[in-house]
Parts: sequence; C-alpha cells; structure tokens
Amino acid sequence: MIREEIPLIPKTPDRASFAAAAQRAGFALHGVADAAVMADYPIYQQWVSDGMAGPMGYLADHRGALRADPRTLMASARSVLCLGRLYNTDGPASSAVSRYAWGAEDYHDVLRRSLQAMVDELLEAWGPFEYRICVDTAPLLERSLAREAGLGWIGRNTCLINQPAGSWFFLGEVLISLKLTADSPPPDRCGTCRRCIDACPTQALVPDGAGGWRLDGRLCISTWTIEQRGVLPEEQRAESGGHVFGCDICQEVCPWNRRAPVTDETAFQAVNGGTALAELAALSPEEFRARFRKTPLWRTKYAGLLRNVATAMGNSRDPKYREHLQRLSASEDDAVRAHAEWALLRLEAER
Ligand code: B12
Ligand code: SF4
Ligand code: SF4
Repeated sequence: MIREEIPLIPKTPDRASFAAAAQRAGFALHGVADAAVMADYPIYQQWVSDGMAGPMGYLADHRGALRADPRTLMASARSVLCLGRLYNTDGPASSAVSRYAWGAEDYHDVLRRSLQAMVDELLEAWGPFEYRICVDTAPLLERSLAREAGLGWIGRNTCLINQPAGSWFFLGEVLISLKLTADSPPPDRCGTCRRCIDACPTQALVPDGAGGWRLDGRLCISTWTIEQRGVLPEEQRAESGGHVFGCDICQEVCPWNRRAPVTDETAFQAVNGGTALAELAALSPEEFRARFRKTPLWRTKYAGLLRNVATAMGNSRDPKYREHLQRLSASEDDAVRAHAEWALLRLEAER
C-alpha cells in the first residue's frame, strides 16, 4: 500500500487563539499593536527633557532612547501582544497604601507567569516563534502601545482607561516575531471632565502646552513615596498627607472607575490595604521582609516605608502616634530619623 504524503499545513497566527489564550491566562483586556516606530515617542522625549522624570534616572538615561521602537528590544519583533490584568478589589481599604499594592504578591511576578502560560499555549497553536515578555520594567511605552492595541484611551490623569473596565489594571506585553493584524485606538472619552486635575492635591497634572495634560513626576506623591530615596524636602512631607505608598486620588475620582469590575485573582486580593500606621511602624526588619518581600511594598525597602509612615503620622496630627514617632526618631537611618523628628514637631505644634 502506498502511503499518501499529508501536506504540512502552515500554522498561521490567528486572533481567536490569542483571545482564548489571553482569557484563559486571566487577562480581561487584550489587543495587538504593530512593532514599529512609536508615534508617541516625541511626547516621551519632551517629558524627559522638561525634567519631569525627576528622581527616576532610569527614564532619562541612555535607556530612554530604546522606547522609540520595540524592535530595539527584539530585532525580529513584528507585533506586540498587549494585555491588561484587573487588580481592583473590594478592600479592606485605606488610602495610605495604594490599591495596586494591596495584594500578597507583586504584579510583575503574577503577570510574567500568566504571560508565559499564554505564550506556551500560542506556541502549541502557532508553532515556533521568537518572543519577549515585558512587564513594567522594560524600556517600552506601555500605555502608548496599549492604546494602539485598542485597550483604552489616555485619560487626563495620564492613565490608560478602558470602557467598561476603568483604569484599575496592569499592563503587560509580549513582543512576537509573527505578524498579527493590529487593532486601532478607541475614542478619548474624557469629554469636558477635569475631576482628576482638580482633585490632585499637589497639582501634578499640568498642561502639556498643546491642549492636553501630562504628569509632572517631580510633583507626584507616587514618585515621592515610592521612587524617591532618602530625606524628602519639608514641603513634600507636608503635601504627602496620609500616603505611605503611592497615590490613587486621580483614579479614585474618575467617573470611569465608578463601576470598575473586581478581579478574581487570588494574588491581588486585599491583605495589605487597611494596615494601620501603628502596625507598620512597629514592624521589625525581619517582619517587614516576611510580610512584604513578595509584594510591591518591598520597593521602598524597610527604611523607606518607615520614613513614609513617620510622615503620614506627622500629617495626621494625632497624638496617639507620639510614642511610635519617638521610637522612630532614634532610628539608625537618617531619613527615618529626620522625618520622625519633623513629625513629632508637627504633633507638638498641634498641641
Ligand atoms: C515612570 C512610571 C510612573 C511614574 C510617572 C507616571 C507617568 N504618568 O508618567 C510615577 C511614579 C508617578 C507612576 C505612578 C503610577 N503608576 Co506608573 N509607571 C511608570 C512607567 C514605568 C513608565 C511611564 C512613563 O514612561 N512615563 C512617561 C510619560 C511621558 O509616559 P506615559 O504616561 O506612559 O505617557 C505616554 C502615553 O500616555 C502617550 N500620551 C500621553 N499623552 C497623550 C495624549 C494623546 C492625545 C495621545 C495620543 C497619547 C498620549 O504618550 C506618552 C509617551 O509614550 C510605566 C511602565 C512603562 N514601562 O510604561 C508604569 C505604569 C504607567 N504605571 C502604572 C501604575 C499602575 C501607576 C500608579 C497607579 C501606581 C500608584 N498607585 O502609585 C500611579 C498612577 C499615577 C498616574 N496618574 O499616572 C501602570 C498604569 C496602568 C494604566 N491603567 O494606565 C503602568 C503601565 C505599569 C504597568 N505595567 O501596569 N508611574
Ligand atoms: S497619583 Fe496623586 S499626586 Fe500623582 S497625579 Fe495622581 S492625584 Fe496627583
Ligand atoms: S477624571 Fe475625568 S478627565 Fe480625569 S481621566 Fe477620568 S474622565 Fe478623564
């Protein structure tokens, strides 16, 4: 008997497999952008040259230019798969720690793992291809790519907003050496609203000179409490209010977040949302490590968190924090000591 040759049908990358794999991996939002010269790169360049990266040197140094084109990260890239992962939960909440850090696990790890699971499925479906997974830290203009991939529009608060998902979601990307049809950006739905601009306590959302808005990183509480090391200038301490880690105000007030869906991701369920200042101030370095090593809060390190706790205690003007602050004012760390002493003076002034 003669065996007939079965012709090898080339596997073509298809949107249906991508959509199914993205959903199975836990991504509520998915879309495709071309891996090409980034039309928004000049916006980024202008932002950096106007000094708005502030203390975030990694945005302004030689790595900045890599954002001009995703192919600088992977020469063979032809498409960028863009994914959004919800992190909104029902609480327990407080505004001291921002929402993205309430969970027990860092989103970088969760997203990487899920993106890898999605890629494994696509390798099965499409055959071999080159890829590179990126979450937050790679020199990519993530919001611009996600906008191009149809995931949302750039709000006046500078966040990527999706109708109906709001803006409480993380972004992740996979650069792939295959070509998929790209999506297109949805319309901007900010309309005449300017709630975020008016609500920002530090006026960090500033006009961009072309009718739009941008975030001045030097003025943002999120920068001060997460990115800026050491002793903060006194005005920044006072303006940080009760914020210990990040700030969500310009998203809290956004009407598109009013009915934002919640995530079912176990790793993002709120375990660190409502932690009291006194509890944070009392942590030993070992306890800090055990509790926050795997969470976004690890970024400030022990001293950075205590520094911010001291600031928030001072701004509360609540005498119940006096003892905690006295203890922190004996810290070996210059910033913790300086902030605690300043906070004690603030409590005294109140008395
Ligand atoms: C640096 C950084 C910060 C800085 C600066 C933020 C900023 N707005 O620039 C600080 C520390 C302040 C910060 C804070 C926060 N961050 Co942050 N951050 C980044 C990071 C690493 C780079 C952002 C960047 O390049 N900024 C420079 C400016 C110029 O770029 P951009 O804001 O992205 O703007 C681009 C587009 O919006 C577009 N664009 C801007 N205006 C316009 C106008 C028009 C008409 C068009 C067409 C395009 C357009 O062009 C710009 C250049 O590409 C990204 C991850 C990444 N690799 O991209 C995460 C990222 C933006 N951050 C994120 C998050 C979650 C936060 C916080 C919520 C955390 C918190 N609670 O504290 C806050 C939100 C504050 C806010 N309102 O933006 C998410 C945002 C998800 C989303 N839905 O938008 C990202 C994408 C991380 C991730 N992988 O999920 N962050
Ligand atoms: S995160 Fe807070 S400080 Fe920063 S722009 Fe938004 S409201 Fe202003
Ligand atoms: S608060 Fe209003 S202006 Fe700001 S991002 Fe939301 S819809 Fe846009």
